[in-house]
Parts: sequence; structure tokens; C-alpha cells
Amino acid sequence: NGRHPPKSDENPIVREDLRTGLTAEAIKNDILENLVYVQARIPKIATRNDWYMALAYTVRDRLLERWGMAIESLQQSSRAVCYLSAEFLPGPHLGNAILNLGMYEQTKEATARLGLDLDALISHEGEPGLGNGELGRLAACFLDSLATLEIPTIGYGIRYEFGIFDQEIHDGWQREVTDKWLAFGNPWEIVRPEIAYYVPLGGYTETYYDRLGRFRVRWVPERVVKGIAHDTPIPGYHVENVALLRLWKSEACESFDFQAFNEGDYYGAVEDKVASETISKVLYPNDEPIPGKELRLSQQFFFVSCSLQDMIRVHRLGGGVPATFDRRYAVQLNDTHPAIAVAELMRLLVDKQRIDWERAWEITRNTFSYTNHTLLPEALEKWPLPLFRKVLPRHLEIIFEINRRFLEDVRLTYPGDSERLRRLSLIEEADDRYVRMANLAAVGSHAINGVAALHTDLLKETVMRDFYELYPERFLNVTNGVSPRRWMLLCNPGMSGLITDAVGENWVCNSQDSIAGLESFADDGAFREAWRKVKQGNKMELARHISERTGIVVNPESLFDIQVKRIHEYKRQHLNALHIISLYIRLKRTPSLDVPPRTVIFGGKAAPGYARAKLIIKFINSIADVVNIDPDVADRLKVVFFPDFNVKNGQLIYPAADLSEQISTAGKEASGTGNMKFSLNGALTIGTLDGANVEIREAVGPENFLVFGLTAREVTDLKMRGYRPWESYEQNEELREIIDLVRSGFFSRGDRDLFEPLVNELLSRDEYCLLADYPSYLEAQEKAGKAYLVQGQWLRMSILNVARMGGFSSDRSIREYLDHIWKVDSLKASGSRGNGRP
Ligand code: GL9
Repeated sequence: NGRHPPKSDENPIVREDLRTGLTAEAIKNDILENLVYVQARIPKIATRNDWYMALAYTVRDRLLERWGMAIESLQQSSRAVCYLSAEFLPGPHLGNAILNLGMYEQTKEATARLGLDLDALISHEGEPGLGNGELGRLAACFLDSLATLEIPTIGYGIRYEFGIFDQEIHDGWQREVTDKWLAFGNPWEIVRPEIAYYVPLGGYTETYYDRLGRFRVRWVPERVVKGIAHDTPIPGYHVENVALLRLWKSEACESFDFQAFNEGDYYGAVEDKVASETISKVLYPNDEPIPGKELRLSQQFFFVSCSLQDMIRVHRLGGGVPATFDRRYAVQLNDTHPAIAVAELMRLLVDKQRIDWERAWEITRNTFSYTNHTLLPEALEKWPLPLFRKVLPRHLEIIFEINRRFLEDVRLTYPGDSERLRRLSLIEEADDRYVRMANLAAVGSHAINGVAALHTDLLKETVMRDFYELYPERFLNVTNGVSPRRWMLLCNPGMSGLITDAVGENWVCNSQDSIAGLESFADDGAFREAWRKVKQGNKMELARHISERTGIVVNPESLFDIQVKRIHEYKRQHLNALHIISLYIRLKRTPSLDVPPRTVIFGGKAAPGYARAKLIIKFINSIADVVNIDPDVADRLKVVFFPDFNVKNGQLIYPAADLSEQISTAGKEASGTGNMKFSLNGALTIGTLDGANVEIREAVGPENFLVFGLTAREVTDLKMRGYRPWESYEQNEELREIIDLVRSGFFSRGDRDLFEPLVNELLSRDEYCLLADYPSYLEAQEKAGKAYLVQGQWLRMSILNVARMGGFSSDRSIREYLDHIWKVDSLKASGSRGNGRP
């Protein structure tokens, strides 16, 4: 089927051999072999997990040869991309790898010959939850695109033993359950004990004179841990290239302190081992204040130091010297989490490689670029100075020196402007002193970007305004994107098939130009009908899972109105909930109401320490409990909270949506990528002019997008004037009725106190302007309902959404990073950029 055309004979790899061939027979034989020789099972007693593992190893076998080649080209390439991120959310690997390798049909045949169902094996796989949400998922989409565009790439991160918690719902409340993604082993990773680095922590610094009589500083750490590489290949789509995901696990340098052991202190002897392993033990859930968490700072430094040492080693293997480090690597800082890299590279170059400060600083700035992912003030990382000094005494000195030189320049640019100096400083000097990581990242990078046009504008106007005025040439926007492989081809085979039939298969890699060809089918009756059937099938599949997971039976003919994302007040799941109550009241009061039946579906985790977000989950489930059993609205309104939203569940949910809820307070959501996944899968968006919604609306056309609410500017103005939310309550009769109903205990079995914290916030402060946006939200919802009743028109809008979403492919984002920031060539290009000098 042309999925994986064999390359010409210059390709040194012969893939069609007995062991790793791509014929059904070769695949079948390898599965059997792996079952016996890796999984140690015979077919007769093999469980589904055994077969899954055998198949995973079979696919991995086919990845490894490509990987060997990729490593080689990485060492030979002129410049490589290193993506430093504390979070990666790759999702299940098996289905994606099979698609990207172009071996789906053959594998289906091979498993069938063994009496196995391929799709069941694919859905058996769990996922590495090594991230909180979109920031980690974006990193995974970027690796997919980098591999597909044949860019030499390493993603560096942490191999958390426990990723993001699993979410269970009990009595409507979220319960966190420890994630055990490694419990059955991980067939996708390869441990590389020989690739290990020492990472110092704590202690103090001292000065000395070296053999040449030069004045030097050395760091005498309190302890040293070892980081060990765990590698996972990330295949590109229908190319030989794979990206390398290299995650660091921490271990003790010596598992045993033999001196302590010999003195009879057995427990003391293993103490160091335990403390060392703690560093990569667990992912921090975000949305909770982090300052003061020494372990978090240690994690950040740990993975950054291992990664930079690794880059230096690989560079040296290729014959490079430290002074040309910046020509070899473009290193992206994914938010401020890896920002300590700026000081660490300076330390490695100055203290270890003995390069002079000015030259080291030039190399550092040429190497790094920084992406900001949020404007929320509570997410801007800063570390209390005493804590920072305790963990990283040498880095504090280096940061002081960077700051001294930096502020000297600022003083020359803005003589006498001490206020500005105070704001730009890497050190916050309030009652307590802090190290400001965003400032460190900004000073140490040659490029700074936001993740959607509006976000980048606001970044320049607000949190990074002083830096923008100082270095306007460093700022640019790169709007996020999502991989059309995972978020269409893999998760929505029905719709993918229709698209390919209509425009050919080029859209998978070249979405922007190719998928636009769908437009001409928007008015084609037969095509619309096929489109409807596919969506309907996806909805039935989701309905089946909903009933399995929650016991709630939903009507697949109803409008699937879906909001899935982390639970946060700024994302306003409770605004959606207010609309449900309004619809409920209207339906009870006017049974003849001309609205389509609706199923409102939620999914998302709340940070364990974020009480109000957890209360929002309880609020949604409490409304569901009342609505779902009320015979007056049976079959017309259902509410579902789908537990444990993650990548795997997302692959089931996005393709089944009719309406996508993107309703954050304008100015708060940096970009959003869920908004893209929904629209790409044929859902209409109801949304505010926030983040990438603005650009999605422009792309799909305002007539195919349901916009509502205040703009970012209007929100700011409203707050400046003095926002009085209780006036909305007093003036809007329906809103008053809804809020009074909640307060009466109607949704909480008579308990009037349960939701008081939510209601109180809305009436007194309403930080996120729910009540201000309520009337226009309701209006947009009414419009959505009416539009859904005219099925032909709705299908037309759905098709046009997909046809016009090609620009939101992560391939487009990555091309922009490559052209404007990284200046790295594709392995397939002849390469005019040559040595990639930035
Ligand atoms: C986020 C933003 O909130 C999103 O709007 C954005 O799409 C992503 C990726 O750029 O980054 N920033 C951030 O801290 N998170 C984001 O999702 N948080 C999580 O990952 C939970």
C-alpha cells in the first residue's frame, strides 16, 4: 500500500531478513520467538500481557536498526536539537510505532494467524504518565515531528518511577492512586548503565590556585548521585529516522557505603542509596506552590546536569571541542523547569573546561532558547535564596556573577532607572530573596517565544515587558501544534480513511496544503453522510466505554459536548456546569423546548493540593447524580465525568466530540492544544478569544466557530474599573435562580455548605469572571444547540473545521523553530546552513 516504500540500496540496512522483516510471516515468527525467548512463555499458557509484550518486542526489534542509524547520523550531523523538558507524555507506544513503521496491515495479519486481535493488544498498553498535561504532551508531539522531519534530536528528561497519579472517582470525589507504569516492565526502553554521569549536590565552594598559578573556584559537594540513561526510540512517520528520548534515573554512586557496613551500621549503609533514588522517584503535580521544595530543585538540576554532560561527551566523540559546543547543539528550555541549565553550562565551561567567562557566556547564549508556557503568576518559578544556596552553592555564585555583568549593561542602557533594574534582576529582593528562573532563562537565551500569538503579545506587554524592551529582537511567537499522526491517523481511523480517499495520503505529513482539499467535499451529500457515519461510530465507541467505566448510559445520537483538560478555575469547568443547570431547569420547565438531546462530558485531573479544583469535580458529579436519574429529562440531558483523563483516554474522546469546550478566561490559557485536537477531529469549538482559539477561529472561519465572552483587554479593563460580580447575580434572573438552587443544597442532598466555597468566590470576587461571561456563554450554547438541529449544516461546518486545521500540525511548529530559532538542517536536506552557526 505504499506505506513504507523500501529505500534505495544506499540504505545499509537490510530489513527484509528473517528476523526483522516486514512480511506477516516474519512478524508472526518474531512474535513467537519473543514470547518464548524474552517473555519466557509458551503460547498455550500465554496471557494477553504476554502476547502484548511479545508483540511490543517485535515492533521494537524493527525500531532498533533504525535507531542505530539515527545515533550514527546524530554523531555526524552538523547540529542537533536537544529538547530539555521535565515532562514528556508520549502516550502508549505500540499503535503509534506500528503506524509510523508502516506495518499495520502485516501485523494485523500476523496476529490473526496467531488467533490474536491486534486492536485488543494495542489497547492493552498503559502509558508513561511522565507529565501533568499539555506542556508534556506538546514535548511528545514535538519529538514525533522532529523524527518525521528527519532532524537529529534528543529529548532529555527524567525517568520518574511514579508519574502523574491515576484518578479514581469515589462518591463524586477525586481519589489519587499511585501510578505504577513500570509494574509489568517497560518493553520500550533500553537501559544504558554505561552512559552515566555524576551529579554533585549541596556542600560549599572554596578557592584555590591551580598548577599554573591561576585563581580558581571549586565546588566541594556534600553528596554525589549518579544519573543513568534510559532510552526510548521515537519513530518518525514513514522515514528511517527516529528521535531519541533519553530519560535519567538517579542512583547512588555506590549502592553500599562499605565503611558504614563494616562498622555494623547496615541501615546507615543503604541510606545514601535510598536518598539518591528519591530524586527521580516522583513527578510533581503542578498547580501547587513549589517554592521550598528542595527535592524539586534537585530534580531539575539532576536531569539538566546529566543532559549537558552527555552532550559534551557526544560532541567530544565526534571530535568536537567545548569551544564549539554551540555549533553542535540547539538546546530548547521547555519552560523554566530546566532553566538552571544556563548556570550549569557556565559551570561546566568555566570551572571544568577552563574556558574564559566571556567566551563561555557567548557559547551559552548561542546554545539556549526559552519557551514560556504560562502567564499565571503562581507558575513563575522562583527559589528562596537560602534553599538555592544549600542545594547549588556554586550555581548561586555563578548566577550572582551573571547578574552583576547583566545589571551593569542595563545601567548603561537605562541610567538612573533603579526600579527597572530591580525588576530585571535575576534576584528578587523583597523581604526574602529569591532566584528568578524566568529571568535567568531570558538572559541566557538568544530567543524567547510564547506558544500562541495572543500569548506572545501578552508576554511582551506583561510578565516579560522589561526584557522585551531590552531585547526586542529575541522575542518571537511559535504557535503550538499537534501531531496529525497520533491525533488523527491513529485515534480516528475512520475519518482518516475518508480524508485519504478524498485528498490522498499526503495530509499525514503535509497537512497544511493537502488537507485543504477537503473543502470541496463540504457540500457533497454522500461525503457528508459518510462523515456522519464515522462520527456516529466514534460516539458509539465512547458511549460503550462510558457505560463500562461509569455505568451511565448515554444516547449516541445526542450532541456530545466535551470538556477535557486539567481542572482549574481559570479553565472554568464550573461555567460549563452552570450552563448544565440552566439547561436542566429550562427542560423541566418547558418540556417542549426545541433543543437537541445533549451529553455533557468532562474529564481531567485536579492537582492533589488544589482543594477548589477538587470541589469542582465533586460539583460536576453532584449535578450528574441529580440530572441523570430525573425521568423528566431522560434521554435529553446526561452528565458524565470520565475518570482518569490521559493520552490513551484522549484518543478515544477527541474523535467522538461534536462540541469542544474551550472556555478559559481570556488572557489565561497560553495556547491550548486540546482545542486543536478537537477541531482537527471535526468538533465545533465554543470558546473565548484566548490562546490559540483566536488563531483557530481565524483559520476555520468565524462562521464555523462559536465565540463568546470578554476579550483579554476587556477583562483587564473590567478589573481596573472594579468588577462587582454580585451585580450580575442581582440583575440576571436565571443566574440567580441557578446559584440559589446550588445554595439550597439541591445538588448536595440538602447540604448547604458543601459548595459554599465555590459560590462564595463567584459572588464576592469571581477572579475568573464567570458571571461576567455567563450571559454570552449561554447565548453561544443556544446557538450551538440550534445549529446541531440542522444536521446538514453542522456536518458542513465539521468538514470545514478539519479542512482548515492543517496549519495546527506540530510539523508546522517545528519548521518554525528550525527556521527561526534552532537553525538546524534536516538529514535529508543537502544543507546550505552547513555548520549551523547561530
Ligand atoms: C501550558 C499552558 O497552560 C497551555 O495553554 C499550553 O498549551 C501548554 C503547552 O504550551 O502549556 N503551560 C503549563 O504550565 N501547562 C500547560 O498546559 N500545564 C500543564 O502541562 C499541566
